[in-house]
Amino acid sequence: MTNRTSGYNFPTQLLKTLRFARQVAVLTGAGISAESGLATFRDPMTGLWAKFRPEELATPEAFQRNPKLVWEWYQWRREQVEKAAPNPGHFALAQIESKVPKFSLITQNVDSLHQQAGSKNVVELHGNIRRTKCFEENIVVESWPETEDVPPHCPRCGGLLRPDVVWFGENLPLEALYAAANASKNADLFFSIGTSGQVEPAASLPRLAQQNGATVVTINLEVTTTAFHKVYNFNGRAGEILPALVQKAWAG
Ligand code: BV8
Repeated sequence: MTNRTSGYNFPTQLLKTLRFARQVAVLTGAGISAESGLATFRDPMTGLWAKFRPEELATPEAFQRNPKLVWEWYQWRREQVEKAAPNPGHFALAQIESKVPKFSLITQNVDSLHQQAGSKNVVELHGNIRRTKCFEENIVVESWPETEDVPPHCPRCGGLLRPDVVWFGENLPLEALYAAANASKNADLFFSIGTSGQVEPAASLPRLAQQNGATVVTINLEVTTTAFHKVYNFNGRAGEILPALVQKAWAG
């Protein structure tokens, strides 16, 4: 088995830009958690949900139409997240954070794997599946009486409980959005990792960074055609490319 970390060729200019970067911003998507065993949104859904697309379940309308189905989808995903552990890609990003003056990790993922890998400045654009909130009051609920009800009810107002994630058609948390936009605008190096770039406003962050002078690096299993200049595209597994990049940039 060849050591894949030595299989990637990183241009000297990129290694220099990374080593001497003032501010690095990273946008991650489901692809960086794929090697932790978590299905991406583009993977076909299985079981009860095989006939749905995530966009059809991750909406307030779907929840109001069929709260039990949506709640059980998230319960199943929570169980997958509980079983998952950070992979070398997550750890490599935590290493880069420890080596550069300013670092922001903007994630579309809701699985907490970046935090578990030691990343400190994590901006969760789409919330976190481990948190639960009241659908009516939009307030996080830490605990609730265990009953047969699916979904359970808010202990305060009796409304239905839901995952504390941002659904399609819902606004992103303003603080997270501002933090992500500022980090992107001020970055001199911007990584877009494991995302198909289909979902707004996250998908516009690489362009915002690039318009403000950042060098853009995309890491994706698929060949991504980015219309940016000053861009480096790496096709492969984030869990291999990122550790190899860190090793080359700070070898010895
Ligand atoms: C908003 C949390 C303002 C929930 C998610 C019409 C009506 C209403 C809104 C819209 C509309 N038209 C457009 C919109 C905007 C909409 C949108 O973008 N829709 C899309 C479908 C067109 N956006 C919104 O609604 C956002 N809010 O705009 O508010 C507003 C308000 C009202 C009305 C209008 C506007 C909210 C979007 C947030 C949705 N919530 N997640 C949950 O998790 O269940 S989105 C969810 O899907 C993820 O968080 C993520 O963002 C997205 C999936 O994208 P990726 O992460 O990129 O994953 P994907 O599977 O697609 O790709 C994985 C990639 O990894 C692939 O490229 C693959 O090749 C690669 N890969 C795989 N393995 C590896 C790898 N790469 C490297 N290494 C590997 N090993």
